[in-house]
Amino acid sequence: MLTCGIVGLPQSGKTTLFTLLTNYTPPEGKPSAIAMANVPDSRVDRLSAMYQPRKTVYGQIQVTDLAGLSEGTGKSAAFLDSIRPAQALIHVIRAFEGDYPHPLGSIDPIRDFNIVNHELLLADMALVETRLDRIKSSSKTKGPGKEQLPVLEKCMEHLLDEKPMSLLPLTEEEQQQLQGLIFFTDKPQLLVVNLDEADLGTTPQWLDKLMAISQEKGWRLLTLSAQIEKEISQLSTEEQKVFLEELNILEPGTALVAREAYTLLGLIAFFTVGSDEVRAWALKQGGTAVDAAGTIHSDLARGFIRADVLSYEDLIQLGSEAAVKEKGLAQLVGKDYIVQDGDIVHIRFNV
Ligand SMILES: Nc1nc2c(ncn2[C@@H]2O[C@H](COP(=O)(O)OP(=O)(O)OP(=O)(O)O)[C@@H](O)[C@H]2O)c(=O)[nH]1
Ligand SMILES: [Mg+2]
Repeated sequence: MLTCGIVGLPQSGKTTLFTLLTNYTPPEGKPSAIAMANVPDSRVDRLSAMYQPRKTVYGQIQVTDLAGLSEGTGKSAAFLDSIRPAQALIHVIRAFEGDYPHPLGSIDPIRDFNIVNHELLLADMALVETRLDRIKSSSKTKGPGKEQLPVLEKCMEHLLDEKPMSLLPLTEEEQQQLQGLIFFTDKPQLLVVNLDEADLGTTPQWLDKLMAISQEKGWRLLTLSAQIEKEISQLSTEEQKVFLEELNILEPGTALVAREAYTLLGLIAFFTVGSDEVRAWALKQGGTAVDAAGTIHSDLARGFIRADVLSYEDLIQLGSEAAVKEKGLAQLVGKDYIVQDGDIVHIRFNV
């Protein structure tokens, strides 16, 4: 399952976004909250309309909302631990004036971006420091942990240089020694720039700069107005359409968030279809038919024989599985077949 943690300064719109994504409003005053979000996908909607299944299941991501980080939280904040297992961070950056003042008194997205990343760096430093202290204070000169010392010191030096763990080259052996340590600065980030409604569609200078940073790191960036999307989400479906058109928004940013998170982590979607269930599944890009089988159930991977594969495009264009087969466009593939985004997969197996 894909897991994401939301980070950002206080009052940047994190919880507003979290609620939009998950339909869940966390109780106030809690340092973190967790809920599932559907990954909206118009292909699932079309397949569902075609098969009229009893159940339609979208891709899902698990999202954790966090209290705001401010300068000085990184080293001490235990609540950061709740997003330590997350595969990716959704980093919300405030660019709206709003009714409540920015905690630092002014709107400065680049400054805020740097503060949050610095806090994450400090949290990583604290992690390494704790581990180093524990090993060093252990009375035995040899024993479990001692072999970790050189690599931990290497990490510390790197972090003290203000560099993220993602940029530290490590040998396989060193990586092994670090197992069990999860670093925030090793996680990819989806930057969500929370704009004023009036600024939607504009590209201020700082945004260019943020985009460049994000590109260089291989991250993703998108802009939206959480406030406006919250208001839109409370309208009827028809009214929503009109509104989005008026604002020149092709698709709600919240739909993009979930999809961009997929892209950030190199995931594609494949589908299973039938009268019982139409369902989207996530798979690492480059994953094989047997990986896809294993995503559905370990039994399917174990007893994998072959898979029937057709593409979503062909199915929609030709209107039925039978028509796709008739045209010779359905494939019967072996376990090494590389699954493509949008493949409709039926696993033949025997256990
Ligand atoms: N104008 C405007 N206000 C927004 C926007 N997004 C959030 N807000 C407002 O900003 C305030 C803070 O929003 P939250 O979503 O609670 O922010 P948060 O980042 O979760 O805040 P903390 O949990 O305190 O760190 C609320 O009053 C929101 O209504 C936006 O896009 N535009
Ligand atoms: Mg919040």
